[in-house]
Amino acid sequence: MLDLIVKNGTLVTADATFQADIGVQDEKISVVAAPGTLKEAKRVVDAKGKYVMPGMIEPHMHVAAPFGGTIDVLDFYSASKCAAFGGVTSFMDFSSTVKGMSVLQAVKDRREEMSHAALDYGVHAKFVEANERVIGEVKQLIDYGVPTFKMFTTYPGVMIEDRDILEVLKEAAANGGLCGFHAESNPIAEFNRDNFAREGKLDWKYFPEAKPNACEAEAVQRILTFAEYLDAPVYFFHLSTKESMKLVREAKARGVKVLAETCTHYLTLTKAKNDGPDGVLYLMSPPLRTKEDQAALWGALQDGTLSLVTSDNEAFTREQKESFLDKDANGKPIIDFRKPVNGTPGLEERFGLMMAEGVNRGRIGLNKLVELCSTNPAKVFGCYPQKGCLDVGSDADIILVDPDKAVKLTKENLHYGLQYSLYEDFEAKGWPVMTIRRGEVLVEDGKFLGKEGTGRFLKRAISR
Ligand code: DUC
Ligand code: ZN
Ligand code: ZN
Repeated sequence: MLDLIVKNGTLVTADATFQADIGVQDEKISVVAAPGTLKEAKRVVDAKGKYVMPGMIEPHMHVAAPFGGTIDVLDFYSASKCAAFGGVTSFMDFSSTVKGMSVLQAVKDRREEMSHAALDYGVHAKFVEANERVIGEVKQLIDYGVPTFKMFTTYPGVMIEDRDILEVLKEAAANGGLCGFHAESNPIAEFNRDNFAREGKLDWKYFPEAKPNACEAEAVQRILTFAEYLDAPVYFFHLSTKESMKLVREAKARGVKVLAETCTHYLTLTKAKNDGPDGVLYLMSPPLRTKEDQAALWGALQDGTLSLVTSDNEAFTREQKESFLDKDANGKPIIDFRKPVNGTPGLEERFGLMMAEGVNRGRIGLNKLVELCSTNPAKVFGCYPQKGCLDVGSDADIILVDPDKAVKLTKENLHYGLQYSLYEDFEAKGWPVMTIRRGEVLVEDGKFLGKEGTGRFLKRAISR
């Protein structure tokens, strides 16, 4: 007997929409059949009137990640809950590598921390330096199931030298790895930060100006030059500008092996959010941009310049962000964009935002949403077709979406326990009402049923 049948639903994958029933056995999709043909199972879920999609994959988030002298509010179990309510069934985070440390050990440490998750999880390896020892670990990491790396071109402490980037790129390319980048020009960011401070321009609203479009473009251009020179594949995390879209589009046309993502906040918010006292809540790097940039990002999703939409989730309380500020003689905090930790929640909101601003507005269709948030994350980060599709043999990671359910992205409707939502004004029509991970129901009737430690490490490999 099957373990589970999901019947009468409308299946939505990256490339098709059709009526079918799904049968699940031993955590996998064992059969996809004509409606009404699957009869017996331990549990039958009626998905009549619902969309049935592969579970969303979040490949870019920061949870339980010390940053800027503090640590975000989630752990991997509470993050599993937020994610599952947002239709996510697998997620990936980064090793907390520091200089002098074995990258493989940092990955193993992170794997251990992530083992509290109720979702399946992967780890990206962060490289902060290159030397003989670290370069020797590249192949070991790939063999261990961690073929995806991250490097920062800014943030002294984690930032890696250009010369070292070349070494990691070359070794990764030779062994089937993919290097991803947080691409911002450290010189431009530091130059502006210090000059703005001298001029007394420290309000929240100056933050985007201090990290202007050129700050991103310079680093993107540099990494593309390295990639082209070495014929090495590269990935860009969180691109936010129209200039980057042009650079990536042109590089792809020249045959450079480049893939890139943007994040939900760049697609839905603009830097106007940094005006006023709540501006502190909207500090993330890269910063929010203009409507023109936003239009370029949607265009780039539509024409394939961008392959993924992620959240870059890192959730802090308002108090945490403000705790970094100095106080004046009356004890009032002195606004200073240089001080608060950067980062915003988004793990739970991604599906709703892509519905509200993408599907509901006709910018993308449902198949494209699945492609951007599930299938391409699995393909790019090396866990397809185990994840990211509804094929026979794939893990039974399935979400049911009620097309008529409208949900506002208010703090009360989200599960972070934060006293704010960045998306109070957004309402999604179409909402995940059931989340299933490897055949186990994690969310049903508004309740989280997932158990701590039931997630499994994803051993990944990139196919060429
Ligand atoms: N940017 C952020 O805003 N937060 C987390 C890390 C990052 O790159
Ligand atoms: Zn980043
Ligand atoms: Zn990030």
